[in-house]
Amino acid sequence: MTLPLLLLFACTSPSKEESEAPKESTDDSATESEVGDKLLSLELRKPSSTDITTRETLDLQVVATHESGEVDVTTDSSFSSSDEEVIKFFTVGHGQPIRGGKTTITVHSDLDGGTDFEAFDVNVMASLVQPGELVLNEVLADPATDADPNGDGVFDPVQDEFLEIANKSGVTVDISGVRIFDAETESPRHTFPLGTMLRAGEAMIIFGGGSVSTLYQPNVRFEVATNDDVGLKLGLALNNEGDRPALKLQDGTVICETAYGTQGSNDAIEDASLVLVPDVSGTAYSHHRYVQNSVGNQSPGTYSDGSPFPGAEAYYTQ
Ligand SMILES: [Ca+2]
Ligand SMILES: [Ca+2]
Ligand SMILES: [Ca+2]
Ligand SMILES: [Ca+2]
Repeated sequence: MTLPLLLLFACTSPSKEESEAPKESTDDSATESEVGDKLLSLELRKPSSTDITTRETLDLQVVATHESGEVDVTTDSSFSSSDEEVIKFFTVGHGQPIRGGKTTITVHSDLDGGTDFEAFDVNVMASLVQPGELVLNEVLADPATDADPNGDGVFDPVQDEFLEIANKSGVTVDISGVRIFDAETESPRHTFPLGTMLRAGEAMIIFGGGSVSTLYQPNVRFEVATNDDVGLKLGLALNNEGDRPALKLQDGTVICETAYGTQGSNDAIEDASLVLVPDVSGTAYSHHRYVQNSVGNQSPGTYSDGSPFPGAEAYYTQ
């Protein structure tokens, strides 16, 4: 009777140290597979739903089943997308949605004789922008009389005003229906039309008026404020002495805003813009001309030192 009693005592002992003897490993299947035993099947493991938003990634795994067991062969496989504007593979097995739409994903492996062993469609839906995902990176309310930021050859104190709006979310966001307001009216100064997207690292520059056809910068779009539907004059109407430009969803939710002069704590600036320092990621504004390495009084479409907005590829290949 002595031995069974002793075992019972050991099993119920409160001492953890004595009960945690190391287990001997018996899993050597991976080692056996690597020496080349027979391939039985290749399996693609993908999400249960192939309807995803631009906030998600399409994470795929390829598993080879050998006589000796399963091996993850994802990094030995290749993945392609029929429309790389919709989904692109920057890293193996991780499809990055870029914009809304449909694309066909093809998976290829050399293990089974080099065939494309699976293809399937994915639908991507661009996700509506959320508060904090955009920033008013630069605000030019009082352009200098010798400046022509919208590049149309004419100085105009209304038309040459601009807002530089940057996407800091790291994903593509849908800004369709987002509206720009100033402090004075209940009606929007501009409404982004249906189908307007901003990709990660991109920016949109909205001028008060005129023509922007001569402007180009990478990862940037230049637009002119339009509010024909509500018929407001004076474009963005950024008052020189103070204003509160804001971007809002249809239901009034504020996506981003800032305030200067009589409307807020930032200075009202003559002949130059207010800009976030550092660009996009900063939380405080500075007089554009006094930012380190500044190109001058304003920089519509670039960072304040003239360098380009990074664009989506820079986000996803880091
Ligand atoms: Ca103004
Ligand atoms: Ca102009
Ligand atoms: Ca105003
Ligand atoms: Ca700028």
